[in-house]
Amino acid sequence: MLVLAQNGLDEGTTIHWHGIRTPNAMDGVPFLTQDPIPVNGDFLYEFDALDAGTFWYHPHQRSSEQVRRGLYGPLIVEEVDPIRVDRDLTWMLDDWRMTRAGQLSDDLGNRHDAMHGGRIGNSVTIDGEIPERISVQSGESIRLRLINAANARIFGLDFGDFEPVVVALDGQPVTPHAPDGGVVVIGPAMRVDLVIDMTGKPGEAVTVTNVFYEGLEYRLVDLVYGPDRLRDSVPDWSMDLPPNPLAEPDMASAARHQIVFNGGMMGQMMMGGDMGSMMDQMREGNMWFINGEAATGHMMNTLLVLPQGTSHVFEMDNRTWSAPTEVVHRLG
Ligand SMILES: [Cu+2]
Repeated sequence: MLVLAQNGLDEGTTIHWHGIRTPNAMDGVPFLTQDPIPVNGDFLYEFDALDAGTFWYHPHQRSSEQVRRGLYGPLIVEEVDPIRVDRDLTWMLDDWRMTRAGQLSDDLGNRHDAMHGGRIGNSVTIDGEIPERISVQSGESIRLRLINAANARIFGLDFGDFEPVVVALDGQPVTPHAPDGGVVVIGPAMRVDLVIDMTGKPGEAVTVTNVFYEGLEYRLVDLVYGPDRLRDSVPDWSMDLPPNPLAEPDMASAARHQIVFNGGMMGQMMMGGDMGSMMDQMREGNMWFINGEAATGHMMNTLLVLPQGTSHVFEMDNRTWSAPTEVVHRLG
């Protein structure tokens, strides 16, 4: 893939290829893998797309503003041998904090959001629009690629009478399976590929609901059947995606590492033994910690050095999140 990025913003930027395996120099992380592309400057991104799947791209420079203003897009790498569906749809989900005047609220990157659970908005969009209805056809089989571009909103999608089958997660194929409890959960930046058979009759409608926040469930969109029928029975062929060329980890020799995430205003009670040091750092304005250490400026100290060709297991423990009371409070 070759992309010439030309920066027409009035500040520096980069492009990060979320989930794509790139050479480090192409990963778009400012101050770590490249300098920000200057105003009116350009940068040539060049890498092979090794894996087929659903990915996305966005700036990694001041992303709390640049991404939040909508500077991103889906990046689909097609399989050489794709699964057979009638339609391949992508829903780029996002969440915007709008003012009563219908403008994007300009409190971007504010301290309150940064210290709490991130920026939760009040207007959810699919591909940049608040959708009312999407037309489907009876008997149709749809591959639905979900990408969550929101800063903090988590989606837990209930597809009503449909039985969505998860075929890929974060761009990588998985054994096709029903989502846990029938609800498709997708956190910020995540991707889920579904295959959904439209088993209803012409003229019917099904509501897709976000049920993630208890007491705050809302209708995302209606899927409405057109008058025609495409097929009488659901496909009986395999929906297994071909595997990507990923290295197999050697579990027998793998080293284990514990990664503990701490911090934020909602996680102060869960700091454990390091609490004193973290509270000192919080007084200096550092809010988030990995194994007790916060980033200063753009950088963190090196956490782990991993020799190439070795296998590792990361046990990640998120202690920043007690209960979504803050979200309930803000939206309620
Ligand atoms: Cu990303």
